[in-house]
Amino acid sequence: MDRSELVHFGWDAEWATVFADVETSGVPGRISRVERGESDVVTENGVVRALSDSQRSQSSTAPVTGDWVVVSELDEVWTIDTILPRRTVLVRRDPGEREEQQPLSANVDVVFLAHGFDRPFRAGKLERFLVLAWNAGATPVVVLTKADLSDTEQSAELLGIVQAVAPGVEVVITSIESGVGLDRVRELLQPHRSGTLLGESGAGKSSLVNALLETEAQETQPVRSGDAKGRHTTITRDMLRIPTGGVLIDTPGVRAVGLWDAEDALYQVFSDITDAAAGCRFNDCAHVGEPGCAVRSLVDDGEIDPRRLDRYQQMIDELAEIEQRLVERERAPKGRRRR
Ligand SMILES: Nc1nc2c(ncn2[C@@H]2O[C@H](COP(=O)(O)OP(=O)(O)O)[C@@H](O)[C@H]2O)c(=O)[nH]1
Ligand SMILES: [Mg+2]
Repeated sequence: MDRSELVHFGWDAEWATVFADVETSGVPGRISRVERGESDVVTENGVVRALSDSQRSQSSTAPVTGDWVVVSELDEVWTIDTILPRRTVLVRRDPGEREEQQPLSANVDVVFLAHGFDRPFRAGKLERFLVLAWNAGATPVVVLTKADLSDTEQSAELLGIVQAVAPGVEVVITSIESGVGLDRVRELLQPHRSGTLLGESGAGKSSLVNALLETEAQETQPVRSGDAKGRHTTITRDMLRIPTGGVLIDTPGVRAVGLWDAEDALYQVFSDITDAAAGCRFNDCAHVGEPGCAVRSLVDDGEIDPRRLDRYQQMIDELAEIEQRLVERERAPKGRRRR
């Protein structure tokens, strides 16, 4: 069967194999938007609006933007029958529920972490975004937007700071005014790869998508408009087809970036600290003043920023706290469980 349109959205031989194993009379498709339990699903014959099965059965997984699914039609009503196993999934801790995870998007290859030159840079925020991206199984790329608002010196300075926080991670400097960096973003989405944008509201995510699309598909809004109006212009996670290949998921600005089950990704982001820890006298050294602590001595030598060590330890504590709560919830008498 010809699935050339789906190929643009990331359909490949591996998805075809997975789909072939599903016993169904339905067709494959990819979720481009989720809204109040209904989803837009891109199929070979266009976009259909489908109901999610998870509304009927609370136990099944709710679909997210980027999911590959099987949809079928009965009396002109489309339903999502199956969500194909996710290759990658970007999750954070649910900002409302203390002990739940919230998937943000599925099956993305690259996560673009957007930060604008027009606002103060916060290392802790970038570190959290990096953990989310690596934990998803995707490759993070930092995008420094609005380059036209900074001069060469400022650009170089921020670039240096970012590279210290995110060693080994590619940084792309972009501007929708001058067009710089847009081709590199396009390249990273080829051949038919999937990306998602992550960043604070006003970072320029939707503008970047529009620049790549060369249309005004995504609504954007000046950052300095009255707060009362609410600046979170993008309210759904939309997957958009990039003309030169691949897709990009635009997302609402994220305020809270709680970590969820992300130890390995955390160690990866702070590899400077975890590598140094191998030299500590005690295997379980917490780097809080134990004798023979190799991490502390690097801090004393000025090799590791003490604030970075603080942030690392905070995130370790955060993950340990969730772990502890989950254990307690398991132990609680059944009737008293909160969920
Ligand atoms: N000067 C300049 N402004 C930009 C650039 N990209 C975005 N903006 C502006 O930044 C504001 C927020 O952009 P938007 O795309 O809505 O941010 P989002 O919340 O991350 O989607 C808008 O006023 C945009 O016009 C850029 O490259 N240069
Ligand atoms: Mg937006």
